[in-house]
Amino acid sequence: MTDGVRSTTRPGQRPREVATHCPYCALQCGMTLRTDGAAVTVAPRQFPTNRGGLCQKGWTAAELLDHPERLTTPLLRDPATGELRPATWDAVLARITDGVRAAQRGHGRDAVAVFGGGGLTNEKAYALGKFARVALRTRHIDYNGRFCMSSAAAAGMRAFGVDRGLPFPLADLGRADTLLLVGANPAETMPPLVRWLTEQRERGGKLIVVDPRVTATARLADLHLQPLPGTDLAVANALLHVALTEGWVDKEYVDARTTGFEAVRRNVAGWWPARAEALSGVPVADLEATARALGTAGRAIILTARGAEQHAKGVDTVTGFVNLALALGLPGRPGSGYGCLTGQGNGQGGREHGQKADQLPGYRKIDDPAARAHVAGVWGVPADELPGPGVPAYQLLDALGTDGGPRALLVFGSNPVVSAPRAARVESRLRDLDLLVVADFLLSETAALADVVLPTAQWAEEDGTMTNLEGRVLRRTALRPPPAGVRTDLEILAALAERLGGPAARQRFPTDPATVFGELRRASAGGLADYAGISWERVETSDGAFWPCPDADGPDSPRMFTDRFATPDGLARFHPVEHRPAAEEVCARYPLHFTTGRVLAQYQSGTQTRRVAALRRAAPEAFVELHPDLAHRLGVGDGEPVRVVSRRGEFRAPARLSPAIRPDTVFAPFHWGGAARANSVTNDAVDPVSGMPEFKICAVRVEKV
Ligand SMILES: Nc1nc2c(c(=O)[nH]1)N[C@H]1C(S)=C(S)[C@@H](COP(=O)(O)OP(=O)(O)OC[C@H]3O[C@@H](n4cnc5c(=O)[nH]c(N)nc54)[C@H](O)[C@@H]3O)O[C@H]1N2
Ligand SMILES: Nc1nc2c(c(=O)[nH]1)N[C@H]1C(S)=C(S)[C@@H](COP(=O)(O)OP(=O)(O)OC[C@H]3O[C@@H](n4cnc5c(=O)[nH]c(N)nc54)[C@H](O)[C@@H]3O)O[C@H]1N2
Ligand code: SF4
Ligand SMILES: [Mo]
Repeated sequence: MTDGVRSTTRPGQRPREVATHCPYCALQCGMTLRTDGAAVTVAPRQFPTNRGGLCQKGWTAAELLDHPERLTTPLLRDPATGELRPATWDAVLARITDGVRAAQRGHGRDAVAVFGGGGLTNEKAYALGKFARVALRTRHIDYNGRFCMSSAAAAGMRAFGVDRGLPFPLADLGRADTLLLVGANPAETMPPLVRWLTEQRERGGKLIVVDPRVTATARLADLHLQPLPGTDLAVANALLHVALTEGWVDKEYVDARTTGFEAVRRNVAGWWPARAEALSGVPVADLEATARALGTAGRAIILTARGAEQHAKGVDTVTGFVNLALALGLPGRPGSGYGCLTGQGNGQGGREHGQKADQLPGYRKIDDPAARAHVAGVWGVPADELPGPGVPAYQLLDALGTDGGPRALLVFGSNPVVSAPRAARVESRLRDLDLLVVADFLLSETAALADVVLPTAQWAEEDGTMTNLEGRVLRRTALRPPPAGVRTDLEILAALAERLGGPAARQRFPTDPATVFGELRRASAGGLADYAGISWERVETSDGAFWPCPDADGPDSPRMFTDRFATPDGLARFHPVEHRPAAEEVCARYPLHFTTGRVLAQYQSGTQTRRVAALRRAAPEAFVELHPDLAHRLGVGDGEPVRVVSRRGEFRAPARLSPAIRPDTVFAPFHWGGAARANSVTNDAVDPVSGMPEFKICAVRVEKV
């Protein structure tokens, strides 16, 4: 293998080589990082998820380590000029402490809020949750995983009693006779995963993709269903309807392992395929073929991702596919099941250790007295001092700076100015804060608004653990220390805790990741996501360990649900779910459906990947994908700038004409800010159960500029 792109150099370090993982998505591809004492190079490494593959983002990840725009000194907004100026750590920590105290004195403890991220290591996610509850004693903490995993998580919780994205190893995908991908485009979002799809088809398996666009993934499929965005739930119910009529439902499994089927059976009885076709545009014959492929397969797997989940009915939509999987007897059967493709690097671990508004470590509920007592015991604080549940991410952002809302916000690992729905509103809320603090290693659009910017370490500069899309806990290993002047997130939290609460408070926030992980294991012990048996050493020298793993000498859990589900009676739960329209429907003024997503060479809000030269060349700017027939009607040519307008705002980008999209639907990636920000138009309607915003559908019009 050749080496990846070299970073620019930072001389004076010792030559070294470490086995670690990519900083970006949940596949957590294995990589080897080397430094000759100056430059850093990336090479792919064999790991069960990537089997030696990397995508372009992974190959080029080291370029940011010594990037000219890397933040290496704290920044403080100068009240006189309004500009961000370099400052000492002492000055910025004092500014934060004063701001936090002033907000809490004037408006109570909940006047300070924390916003985390699914890219943070397990240790940082855990420390951040503890910092909010113990050092700030605020109920207001939530994170960007709310925009990502929350609908699948809520659906998994209510059906299986636990939420682990894939309850089986990724390798199972290669062995499925039928694999159904709903709203997932792994060929762009997790390219090395395509190996498993190739293996699956080489073994004679059938791949079916549900996506309103003919994506790179859909091109691999034996069958592509191209629904109108927001109609997956109708499709799911119709598939179960066909399975019932054709006798493919596994009655023995349903009787032995589930409860609640009768209500679902009655409900889907009314979901004739023709009814789903009328809503979704997916032909009856394709619905029947899909149901047959699933219902008659020896091994079948159903996976959902953001296309199905990022809707105001995302929880019910996922539940529709979970119902189908349960009725066919898939979950827990070898090589079969339902799963969700987790997105961010630590999207799974990030949702287990207490960054969620309603949650304590170990995936415990913050309003459960037993959970509070256990975690308070580990933290050495009285249980009644722990705050109660806060509010989900969008609700939190929407309340910032308003009457009764938080006055100060600390952001670690997210860039909501670009990535939140109805982003102009969120931006204005952030501007109304008395204090905005952002920890980042680059000046993201959100950091650019901050009063204080804290330069933090990058992935190659600190140890830690991550939990990948399979629930596999793995080790990230530091290659070299952070540059002078930069602190790790753990060090920042410890310094703030000390300023706010003195040396005793400082004691509660260790800065050594292995020590934090040890505490996290104790806090998680006995919880749903039990890490107690996963030692630092256990994951250092192996391919990682799957939670739950309660016992240091006991096995981990690559496959869940083989005998029982995580519900009190061990049975999975069916829930009848009904299709409903999107929160915003098309009309004469806004006649087109707008949906959003990703391209291979850019990551998320783009803070990182827009600064990598090779990725910028591969995907230099935003675009608006339009069907040629629609473009013709609008009088727009390929590459011409267009304006996309919704009730909430507008953005501009060049048109990209493509027959791969439905003529009634327009698509744009959300990786860019400024005038090309797709989230200027997206809808802030959220799912009532999960709080997930409806990123995947709203009503727009497209105008030639
Ligand atoms: N290159 C790249 N890779 C990434 C990321 C990235 O930003 N860039 N981010 C990571 C993260 S955090 C995540 S969450 C994952 C996301 O991974 P994916 O879920 O695969 O990514 P998306 O592009 O958001 O959405 C997938 C597909 O949903 C389709 N879609 C839109 N609306 C609908 C609908 O109503 N129904 C259906 N069935 N499909 C619909 C879109 O056309 C798109 O092709 O990717 C991870 N990997
Ligand atoms: N329209 C639309 N909007 C979407 C989506 C969509 O499909 N469509 N998808 C949503 C989804 S699934 C997601 S996950 C969100 C993601 O959107 P964001 O939450 O904005 O995620 P990132 O762009 O990864 O932002 C991470 C920021 O933290 C910094 N960072 C990275 N690692 C660390 C660290 O260890 N410590 C600290 N302190 N900082 C760090 C990075 O430099 C970057 O600025 O976007 C959501 N927004
Ligand atoms: S697929 Fe994900 S983890 Fe693998 S190299 Fe690409 S971004 Fe990194
Ligand atoms: Mo995500």
